[in-house]
This record gives sequence, structure tokens and C-alpha cells, in this order.
Amino acid sequence: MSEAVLIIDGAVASALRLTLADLQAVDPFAQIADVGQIDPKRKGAAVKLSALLAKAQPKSGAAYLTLHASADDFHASVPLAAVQDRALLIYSLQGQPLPTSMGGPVRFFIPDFAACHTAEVDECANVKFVDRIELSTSRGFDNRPADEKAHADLHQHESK
Ligand SMILES: Nc1nc2c(c(=O)[nH]1)N[C@H]1C(S)=C(S)[C@@H](COP(=O)(O)O)O[C@H]1N2
Ligand SMILES: [Mo]
Repeated sequence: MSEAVLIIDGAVASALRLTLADLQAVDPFAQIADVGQIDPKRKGAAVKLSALLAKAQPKSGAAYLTLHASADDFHASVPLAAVQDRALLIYSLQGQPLPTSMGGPVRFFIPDFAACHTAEVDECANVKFVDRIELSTSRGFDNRPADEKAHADLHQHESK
């Protein structure tokens, strides 16, 4: 069995362990072949979060979605309603796994993000190396930078 690249769990009826092949096998209607069509600065193939949530079936009380990147211990928790119909997961480039240099193997992407730390759903919530999406009834763990200084420090140390 191939390795899971993304886990979806928490307040869901059916927890998911998704491999690259599972993401590639998602319904074509939920696939974006090239995110460059949405944002010219981005590259790669993506799948709609909504299609994955349809498989996981969030429980009725689920109100938050927490994006966990264990690779660099970065976490962001956002209201489910704000992202469920628009967020994407970028997962491959030219048929290969999305490279780490681009936030792979899986990168969360909100196409119309707000500027960093201006809103609950901001550019900082475009979590790279996301390996687990946890649904919950109340807000989950979030260590996004809280102010300009913390944000500048993070970018200083960020592995690009
Ligand atoms: N895993 C992880 N994801 C992350 C970060 C990080 O440090 N680690 N930084 C965030 C911040 S603060 C920003 S502004 C964007 C930057 O994404 P970009 O480098 O693709 O422009 O990634 C976000 N995702
Ligand atoms: Mo950011």
C-alpha cells in the first residue's frame, strides 16, 4: 500500500488516509489541472477541498478546520464555512508529487486570500506540507504569526 500524503480526521463520519493516487482519482469535476489559471504565480494540479469533505462527511457540529504541517510544526485553524467551497489542495506538478520547494507533497491554497494576519483566512493560512486536516467543533491549534514582527521573523527562517 502506498503512503498517505494527507489525513482528514476529527469531527467527520469517515476519516480518510489519502495517497497521491487517491487524490489523482478524485472526480474530474473536482480537479483543477493547472492552478496557474486561477493565480498566475502558482503551478500544479489541485483538487477541491469540497470533494474531499464530501468523502469524509463532516459531522453536523464541525465548524473549524485545522491545517497541520508536521514537517515544520506550522498550524492554522480557520472557520470551515469560510473555506469549504473555495479552498484547494495542490498536490502534483506534471504528474509527479508536488515538490517540497513548492510546499508539497500537499499544499492548502485559498485562491482569494486576504493579506497576512488581516483576517482569519489569510495568506498565512495557505499551509505548505499540510499532512493532516482536522475538523472540530471549536477552533483548533493555530501558530500563525500574530503580528508584523513575528511574520517577518517567520519569513526570515522559512525554507523556500
Ligand atoms: N508549513 C508552512 N506553511 C506556511 C508557512 C510556513 O512557515 N510553514 N508560512 C505561511 C505564510 S506566513 C505565508 S505568507 C505563505 C507564503 O507562501 P508562499 O511562500 O508560497 O508565497 O505560506 C504560509 N504557509
Ligand atoms: Mo504570511
